[in-house]
Amino acid sequence: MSEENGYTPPKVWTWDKEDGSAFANINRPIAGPTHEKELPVGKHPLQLYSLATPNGVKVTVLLEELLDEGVAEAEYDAFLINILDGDQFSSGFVAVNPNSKIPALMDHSTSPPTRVFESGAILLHLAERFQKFLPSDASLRAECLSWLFWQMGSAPYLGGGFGHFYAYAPSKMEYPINRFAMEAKRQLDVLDRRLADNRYLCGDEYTIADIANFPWYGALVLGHLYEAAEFLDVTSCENVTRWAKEISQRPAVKRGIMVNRTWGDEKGQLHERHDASDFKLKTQDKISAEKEEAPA
Ligand SMILES: N[C@@H](CCC(=O)N[C@@H](CS)C(=O)NCC(=O)O)C(=O)O
Repeated sequence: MSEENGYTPPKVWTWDKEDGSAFANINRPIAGPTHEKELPVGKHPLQLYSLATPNGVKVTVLLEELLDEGVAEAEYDAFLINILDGDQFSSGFVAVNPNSKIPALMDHSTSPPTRVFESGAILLHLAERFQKFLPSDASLRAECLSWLFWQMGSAPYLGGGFGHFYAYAPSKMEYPINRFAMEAKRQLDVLDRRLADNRYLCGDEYTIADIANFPWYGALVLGHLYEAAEFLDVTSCENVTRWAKEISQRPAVKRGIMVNRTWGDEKGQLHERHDASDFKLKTQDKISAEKEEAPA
């Protein structure tokens, strides 16, 4: 088999450790832990191990929404998993998520504690446990789960496909960028048509389907993902933009996207969250200011 661009796949694929892409240092073709390290455990029944990527903030937004609804049992500790440092490959993390990806949740309200991995499974676990943000009517529940699983199946084409080749690959390659830009545009159009006649993805009710989709497609149309808003002409998605703007104003969303965030404006970074007061007292700007004031 030979190809026009000069690459001929070998008979057996081998691992090229330095492929020049943005995350080459954490990509590997094998699973399992690279080092022994236990995960910390805080004071609340829910222990989250995560980072504020689009998949990570789905869970912190839901937890903050639950707390705003008065569900005190949704109090949680959120520990930082720095995926660029390889924290997802520790023995402790792999025991919670054998797939070594954030987010991962340990629910200590059961004995023994219940592990949950995959952001969609975590959203469903919490929504079912607290009977919130998941419609009780069977048809609406089916609609909600359809949009939740649509997101789980679609976003890898947006992130791993379009985002990878447009923003992270070592060079700009026309074929994969065209292929995945087309798919990203198609996915946005799926949502835009649904949101033309519906305030939220399941109608009038804000649910885990919106919480799952917002950090990907909402962030994309608001210009927060891959600096690709102009390239994908997202302004044509008027309904997704209206939906994203409304969701972005929710207090729980504003807090949720700060948790386990280690980049951007320091006021918007809360590296670890153990208490509701942390949003006022422990943001990174405050921690940096304290360090500067401390005597050497
Ligand atoms: N399907 C998974 C995807 C999770 C995922 O891809 N997490 C990324 C960050 S957004 C990660 O942990 N990457 C680390 C790695 O690939 O080693 C979910 O929705 O939970």
